[in-house]
Amino acid sequence: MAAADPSPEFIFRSKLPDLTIPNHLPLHTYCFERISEFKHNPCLINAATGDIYTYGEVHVTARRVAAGLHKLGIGKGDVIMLLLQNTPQFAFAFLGASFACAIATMANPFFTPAEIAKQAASSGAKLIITQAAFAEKVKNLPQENQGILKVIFIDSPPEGGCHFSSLTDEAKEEELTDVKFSPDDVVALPYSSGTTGLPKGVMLTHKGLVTSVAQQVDGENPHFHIRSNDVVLCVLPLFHIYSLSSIVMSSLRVGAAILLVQKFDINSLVALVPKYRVTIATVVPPIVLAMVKSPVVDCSDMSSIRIVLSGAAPLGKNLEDAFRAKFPHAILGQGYGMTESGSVLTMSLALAKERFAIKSGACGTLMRNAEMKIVNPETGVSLSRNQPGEIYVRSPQMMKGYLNDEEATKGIIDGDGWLHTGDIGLVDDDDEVFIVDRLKELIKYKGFQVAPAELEGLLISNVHIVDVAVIPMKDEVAGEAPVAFIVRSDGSNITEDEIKEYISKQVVFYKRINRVFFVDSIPKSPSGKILRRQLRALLPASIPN
Ligand code: 4UU
Repeated sequence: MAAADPSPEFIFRSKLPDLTIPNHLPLHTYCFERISEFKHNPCLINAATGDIYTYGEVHVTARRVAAGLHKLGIGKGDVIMLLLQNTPQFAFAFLGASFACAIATMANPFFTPAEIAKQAASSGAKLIITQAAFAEKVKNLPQENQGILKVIFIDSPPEGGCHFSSLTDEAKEEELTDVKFSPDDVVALPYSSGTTGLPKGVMLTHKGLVTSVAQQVDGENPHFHIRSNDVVLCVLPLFHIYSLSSIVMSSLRVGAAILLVQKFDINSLVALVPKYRVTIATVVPPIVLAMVKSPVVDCSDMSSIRIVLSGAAPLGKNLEDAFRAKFPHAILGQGYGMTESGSVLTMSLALAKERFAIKSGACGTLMRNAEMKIVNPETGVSLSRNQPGEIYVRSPQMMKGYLNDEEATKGIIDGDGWLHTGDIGLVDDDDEVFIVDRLKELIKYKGFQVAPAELEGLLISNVHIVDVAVIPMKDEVAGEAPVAFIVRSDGSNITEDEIKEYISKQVVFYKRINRVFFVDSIPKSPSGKILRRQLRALLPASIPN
């Protein structure tokens, strides 16, 4: 008797043809491959100072940083930590680490000292590059973390401190020694909590990042059409992979100018766009909202913008439509990505060189050289078009794994190499992907990651609290915000405000608890897993969720 047919696999691919990707190259070689064509063109523009660095200058400085790192004894496989706002030195140091075959871990400079210390220790960083404004936060790190050699400041160092120029001035780029390189070497180590638990180091390799950038901007019909005469707004923080990949590395590859902006503020944005004739704005939904709603936009000249890419969090159909009505000259499209997937997974084909018609609310179409499956989370069966399920992806751009955490890696990448995103979505008849829900714990505040497990860990260490669960609550501006369900310990009268204050002292602003709900118990499965969906249903009816 013939064996029964196994259930069919529905594997989706890009609508554009696959590419030949030179992912045997180091990331810096790939990014600067065509530099002779635009050596004298602006590469980095620092909006805070007006300073402009050409491609030639950025290339030389990055090589000097690599030589300077080498002099400090930092080389292949060593980790440096970038604790910087969007500054030219971020790019110099990141690329310098790549030239040196070292690894850059990026942290939010607005983290609290405890959050920074955790990442520094977990990544084994040997050097921190930061700004004077954050000196206090890293003051005690070298003693705490035996591995840390040095702290370098890009602006005025505190007494006895070391300046960035010591890296670049004392070394010549010719002194850069040949390092043995493998495409599977890790080059970037951003932190992400993934589908569950605490933030973990995401090992992104040269091969993975080259693949991701090529998927965006290479080929006859690039999926993301950035040109060498574009001016690309870089207001999203460089420590997040979205900004690093879709803005910086993609722009470097094609020779576009990158306008570095440290902080989003709609008033400065409306001044910067006409001043620098910004042509591409890569943003998150709250910035789209501000561009639609803010009256200052109405009296400013935004006509230079030809492309707007929104990603990192859902952008509603109504807001998309409102944006298109207000900025008819600009093409708006969404991108969907994940740190673990080496950044972008799907992007709107409205942003391609040869554009496709797209639907509002869609997150785009799968990138080239990648595979996607939609899987029923209960049965594990792969689903055909128009049926929502968990999104799985498989592609050379994915992470190598979590640093020193094989178990967590196995929990997210299965034996066949599929990355389980923890997002619920569907692929429609036109290959457009729609995200409809999130299976995983992650909370996204304005696109920033908030890991419930991290807040739950802090809360449970408070003697007034015996059990806790943190879940997202919908928020009109931020998209989502963390709220806590708390079981107080016997006799405790701890208040909502006291709990909020207890957390806000320990975490960066976007992880603050927005609301506290006191309950008698936290619903859990027999294995002890918090039943987060049940809690979501418990949110007061007046608060949409
Ligand atoms: C609904 O958010 C990111 C990366 C985003 C990105 C990268 C390159 C967007 C466009 C681009 O070009 O990474 P993380 O790791 O911070 O968060 C990942 C999670 C996803 O799993 C999903 O739940 O953030 C959510 N997400 C989105 N949700 C990301 N993009 C979207 C989106 N719509 N467009």
